[in-house]
Amino acid sequence: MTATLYGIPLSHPVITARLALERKGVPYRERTLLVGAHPLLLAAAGFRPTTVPALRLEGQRIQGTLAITRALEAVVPAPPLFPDEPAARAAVEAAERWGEETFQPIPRRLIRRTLVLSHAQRRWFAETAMPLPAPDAVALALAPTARLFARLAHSSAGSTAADLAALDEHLGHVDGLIADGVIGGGEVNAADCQIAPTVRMLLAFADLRDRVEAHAPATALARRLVPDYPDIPAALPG
Ligand SMILES: N[C@@H](CCC(=O)N[C@@H](CS)C(=O)NCC(=O)O)C(=O)O
Repeated sequence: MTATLYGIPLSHPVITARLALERKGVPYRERTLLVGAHPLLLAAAGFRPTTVPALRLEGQRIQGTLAITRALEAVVPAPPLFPDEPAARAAVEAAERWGEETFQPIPRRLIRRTLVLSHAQRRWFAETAMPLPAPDAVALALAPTARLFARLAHSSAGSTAADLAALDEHLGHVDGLIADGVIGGGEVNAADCQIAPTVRMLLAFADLRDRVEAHAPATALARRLVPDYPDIPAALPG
């Protein structure tokens, strides 16, 4: 079996899909789409023109991290991404859902805000995530796209202030899930795959590193499951 994963650079949900594929031992090739054009490129590959990750698996087209973990579990039951025991399974499913609905959007909203606010940040993004020459020119051209993608993610001055205010509470929730044994065990489960990449991306923000590192269990899990992620320069409003 060979799967094809469609993604874009820096996307933490794409890392979620990679972790799930790796847990299942499913070999896959990766199609890296041009950021900004990715909804159209997804449509050209037969997916909805919305979000990555998207996966072709055994003739199926699957889109979204929650759908991907379930499809992988159905096609390749072992090793499991969800525990068998009903209470443990419910806890992992709830943690995965919280990770996708509440936690995953936070670094997306934050980075999109920085891309709206700062030319230097768009230049960094062009160099790091776009295989195009002339990053200064790309950074200029990216300004309207950055505003569009910020709107799509409901990213604004208000969302940024709210996300920064709630950060410690969310990271505390991750520490609690680890203490309760829902995530962070020896066997990687679907909630680990969902939550660790979000912590890892938050850790990459130069503006946030100290606050994230104050949550040692969450930080250790993120660094264990996602050793590499590019540093994101400081650009969040003070
Ligand atoms: N929550 C979904 C969505 C993932 C998502 O929003 N992916 C972003 C990249 S991090 C994307 O493709 N965004 C395109 C857009 O905002 O139009 C999932 O877990 O798969």
